Amino acid sequence: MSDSIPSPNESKPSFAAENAETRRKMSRISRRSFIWAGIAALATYKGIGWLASRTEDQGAPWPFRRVLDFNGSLAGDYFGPQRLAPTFKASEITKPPRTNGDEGMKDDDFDPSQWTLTVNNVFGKDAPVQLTLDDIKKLPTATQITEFCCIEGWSMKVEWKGVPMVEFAKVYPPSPRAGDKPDVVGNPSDLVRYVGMATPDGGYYVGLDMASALHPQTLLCYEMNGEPLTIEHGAPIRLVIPVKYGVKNIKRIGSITYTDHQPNDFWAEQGYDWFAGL
Ligand SMILES: Nc1nc2c(c(=O)[nH]1)N[C@H]1C(S)=C(S)[C@@H](COP(=O)(O)O)O[C@H]1N2
Ligand SMILES: [Mo]
Repeated sequence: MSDSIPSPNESKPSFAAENAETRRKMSRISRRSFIWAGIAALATYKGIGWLASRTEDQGAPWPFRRVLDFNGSLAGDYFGPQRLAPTFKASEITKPPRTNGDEGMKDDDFDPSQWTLTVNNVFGKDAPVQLTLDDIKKLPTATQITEFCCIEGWSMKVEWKGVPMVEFAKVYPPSPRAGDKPDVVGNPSDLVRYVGMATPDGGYYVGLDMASALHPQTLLCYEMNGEPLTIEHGAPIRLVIPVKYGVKNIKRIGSITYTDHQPNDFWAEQGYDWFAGL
């Protein structure tokens, strides 16, 4: 049965989507359709009549519940630290890269050299932590060539360099929910559940679940294709999160906030899926 269920990659909406409305709908249903594909596969396998005759378990006939759980654990696997997004060769980099979206980046007077990052709710700190670009560059770095997928239906392969968010969180940790102190690597599920990020002017903002934020390929990025990040791509720091669509890859990060409340998200407020996972 497991081979009837599409892999997370196959559940990606087709890039040939014909119009904006279709794409918008697809983005909203993409995660759900993955679940329904699982149910459909099971229905074909066992027969709808048999399915319908099952007793209820937590409000759903139990085979449905089991498929939901199965998909849930698959998604958990996929977004968990073990499952990496594909990486590519230098020869596969898309040239030139595309630029898209300037919400929260419309202040022409913005000066990256005067920029600082505000980190709210760092464990053990009473006040927000202010960091310079040099502070961030002191942390361990990673370079990776991954595919960047916009919900509008295009993608590009880019080499990104930056500080893995998990390395950042080891030094500037979120609070634990139950334990006395945070254990970012050993016990990430005890951390507060979300990370919010916003541009300095608050004009663009994203919410991330903690597991995706701490995924090993999630970077606070300051170099793109071997060059310092340009203003239009989000200088001095933008987020690179290959397990999410482009919308979550916020450019020009001004603040990072650890929180147990699901953060506001610019595109989720316009009806897109809050999770926006690939
Ligand atoms: N601050 C900010 N970040 C943003 C956006 C935006 O409008 N403002 N658009 C998002 C979207 S929809 C995409 S596809 C990517 C595009 O990144 P790029 O310009 O580096 O290609 O940025 C994301 N990050
Ligand atoms: Mo996008």
